[in-house]
Amino acid sequence: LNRLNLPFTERIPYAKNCIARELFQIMTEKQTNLCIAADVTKSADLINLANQTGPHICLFKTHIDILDDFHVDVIGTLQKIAEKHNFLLFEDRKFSDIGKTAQMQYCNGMYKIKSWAKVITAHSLAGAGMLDALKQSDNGIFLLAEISTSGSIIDKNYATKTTKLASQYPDLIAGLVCQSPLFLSEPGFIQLTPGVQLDVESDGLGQKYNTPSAVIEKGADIAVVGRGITQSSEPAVAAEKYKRLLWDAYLKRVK
Ligand code: BMP
Repeated sequence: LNRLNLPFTERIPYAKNCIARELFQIMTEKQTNLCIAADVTKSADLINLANQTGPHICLFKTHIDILDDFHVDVIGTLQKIAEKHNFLLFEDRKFSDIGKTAQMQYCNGMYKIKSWAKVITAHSLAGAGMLDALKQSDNGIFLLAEISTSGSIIDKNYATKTTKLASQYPDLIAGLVCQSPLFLSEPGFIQLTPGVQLDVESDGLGQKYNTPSAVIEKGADIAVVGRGITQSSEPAVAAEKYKRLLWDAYLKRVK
């Protein structure tokens, strides 16, 4: 069984996590496996991006703590747009602390991530206890097994151990954040791959980019595109272009 050749709909029965199942559905219905990294620092820009790219994405990925002007109303607005365009809100918090602390970061503070982001990211380095602390019946975690930067100190052993940890939490883990097909024989997990942009190879701060077709060939089920869209003069046009390239590459892969 190799997930790379299976269409998303055929992978639904293997997915134990509710968010993974929902994502397979949304991707199939909207014919998109594009996640936008909405990394902007003003609420108005964040909302504009959601409105403009909404029809073309399955996931709207935020770093909510980079907003200069955060107010809870932003969340309500994003939720309405997400409902209208059928995508999920995804806070890329990369939880990494001891379980108790991660739990408070998830549930409390100014951002109350648990109340609105059904999809979150976590590092695996703290181990199983932290995953227990983030467990909810209706959320999904993407566990970071590899990172897209040059000079990362994550090695093969760490990536393998992370994949093993994910396998022990199939009901909680929606998938892995990685650059290569680490879990070919587990079609219920989703490979999420950031570091995607056309025409640019790096950003001068360690980020490495690959093209849409290259990441899909390397196992990405969902690709994350940030500045390739956010820095375009027409984000909606750019999002549609990335959507098309990614979806065509996916169709070619499963054929
Ligand atoms: P950009 O396409 O503008 O480089 O943005 C990439 C986004 O994906 C950022 O939000 C970053 O935090 C995230 N990311 C990444 O770039 N590489 C990883 O390995 C994991 C990430 O979450």
